[in-house]
Amino acid sequence: MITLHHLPNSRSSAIVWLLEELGVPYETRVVSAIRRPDGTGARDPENPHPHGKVPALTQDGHTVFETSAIALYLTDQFPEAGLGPRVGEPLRGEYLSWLAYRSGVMEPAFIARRLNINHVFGMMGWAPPEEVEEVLNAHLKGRPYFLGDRFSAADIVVGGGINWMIQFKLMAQTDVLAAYCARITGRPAYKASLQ
Ligand SMILES: N[C@@H](CCC(=O)N[C@@H](CS)C(=O)NCC(=O)O)C(=O)O
Repeated sequence: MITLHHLPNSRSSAIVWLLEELGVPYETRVVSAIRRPDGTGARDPENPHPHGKVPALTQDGHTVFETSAIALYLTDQFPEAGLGPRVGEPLRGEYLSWLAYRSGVMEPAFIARRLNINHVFGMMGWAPPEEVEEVLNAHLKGRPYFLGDRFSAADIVVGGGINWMIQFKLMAQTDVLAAYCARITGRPAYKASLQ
């Protein structure tokens, strides 16, 4: 059985959405708490994530953590759902690149801007937030999904992040991104995941 250690309205919601898209059996275990930025909250001792964060997924006694790793783990395990190109498929490399982009490029850029950090981005391995906005808008202009015509877990991991960051004003709303977010959040599995 797949068990998702989850907290509603958090990064683990993306994995609920993915599991709904995959249509596979799973259970959610809502953690008792996580640490909050204002110093409140606490780690749930039952949460197997090494940092007490969500999401964490357990299956057959093994734990998978980090949203992008969980997405890859699940789409590789259930390839028949077609939510991630398999090893050897032409779009595989692009798929992996976008999965890594969420926590490696997009989040640092927008969180740095929110925190007024303006260091030399190149040295830090991050990218300037305005450039990330340009890249995302240019990529999604004229493409329905990150991998072109094909919806994939990259649209859940990165697209779900775009949707969230626009709502919380971490990144700018544009016509391209608004249309994209409407497209991905119109999916039945997204709506099911909200319940
Ligand atoms: N890079 C991680 C980030 C996970 C993360 O920070 N989750 C937040 C909730 S959205 C959390 O659990 N925070 C509690 C803490 O940091 O202790 C991922 O993508 O899975």
